[in-house]
Amino acid sequence: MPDFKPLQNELFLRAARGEDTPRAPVWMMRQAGRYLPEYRALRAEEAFFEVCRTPALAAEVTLQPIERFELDAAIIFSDILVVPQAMGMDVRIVKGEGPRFDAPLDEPRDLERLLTPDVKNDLGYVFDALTHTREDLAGRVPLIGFCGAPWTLMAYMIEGGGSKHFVKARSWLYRYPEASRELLETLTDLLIEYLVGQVDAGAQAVQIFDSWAGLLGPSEFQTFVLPSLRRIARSLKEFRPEVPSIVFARGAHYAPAMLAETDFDVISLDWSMDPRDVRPLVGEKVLQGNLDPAVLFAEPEIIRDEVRRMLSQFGTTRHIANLGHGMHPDHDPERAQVFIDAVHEISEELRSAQPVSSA
Ligand code: 1CP
Repeated sequence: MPDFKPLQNELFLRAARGEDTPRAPVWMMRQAGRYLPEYRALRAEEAFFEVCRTPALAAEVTLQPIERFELDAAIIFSDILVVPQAMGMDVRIVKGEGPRFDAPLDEPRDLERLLTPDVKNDLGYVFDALTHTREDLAGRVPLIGFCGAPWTLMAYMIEGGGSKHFVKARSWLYRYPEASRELLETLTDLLIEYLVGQVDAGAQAVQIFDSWAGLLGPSEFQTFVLPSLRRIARSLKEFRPEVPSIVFARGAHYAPAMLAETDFDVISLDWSMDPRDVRPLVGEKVLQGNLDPAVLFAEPEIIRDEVRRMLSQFGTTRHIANLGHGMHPDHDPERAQVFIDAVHEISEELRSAQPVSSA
């Protein structure tokens, strides 16, 4: 493990461990990206996956929002689709459209096309990017690593790109349950090794993005998705117990109670869920979220009102403030500033009004 500078801002890691903090830590999903002019300038010169593959560039983009805003965590600039790429699937980012796979999986025998990556070699550039970024951060804030959850990766690998309903991917679960399970298991093994590698390279927390969990009903979630999530969380606790893990099962309203039974430390909520309903279902778990990113298109006073409402609903402990999904390319960075400042001020105000908990 490289020798890194001591961490100066522990708010995020303390909150992720369930400790009381003077205010809620705050970061934003997709905080490094297209809404920042400095990101667009860099992307005008370099292809997306080239940025991911070049540690100095990935570090630069990861730090862009940290230089601008008072965020409490950085998230490594990469993409969930680097894993299918390492399995031999060609993925390109098509301007205005998003990711496109040249040859998606059509039927079970296509699984034979998939390579078994040598994680250290084939994804070593992500580890190098983490180490480089951690050095550049110099302890300012902790660095979050991430991956896509097995089901979300499977959905892209079958569908071949973004899709509204992912019907082709969902139909695999019913047409080819055995092959689906096999693919999910293969991805799970790979992701465990990948996440442990990220931690060893410098990630101080990890988030698992199950962005398409909400496309499934509760019984498919329980049958296909939950076992792989559970195994990822358990393995992380076993192999790297000091590193908090976050799960984001977007749109899966039925999921929090099930996720509370796993070893994830933090459950991230999208904006469609009311934290007051979720809190009693998840015991001691920390919650993250969940301002509707659309709020950031509103006037500053509306943003502040909505932040106050959100913070009051989550309560004054066990909360990491975030959006309910990622920053949008059309967002104005100044409104992100308003969101971050509002969390700082209002959270501190609410928490100082609260008697100190005796626990
Ligand atoms: O043109 C460009 O510059 C590419 C846009 C872009 C960016 C900025 C893509 C393509 N990926 C990323 C970065 C990225 N992707 C990060 C960076 C770290 C951060 O600041 O948060 C992260 C965490 C991701 C993860 C990711 N990629 C997810 C999970 C989170 C989510 O939004 O639900 C998903 C679903 C993807 C797939 C993907 N990659 C890129 C796009 C445009 C998409 C979404 C496509 C779709 O609509 O299905």
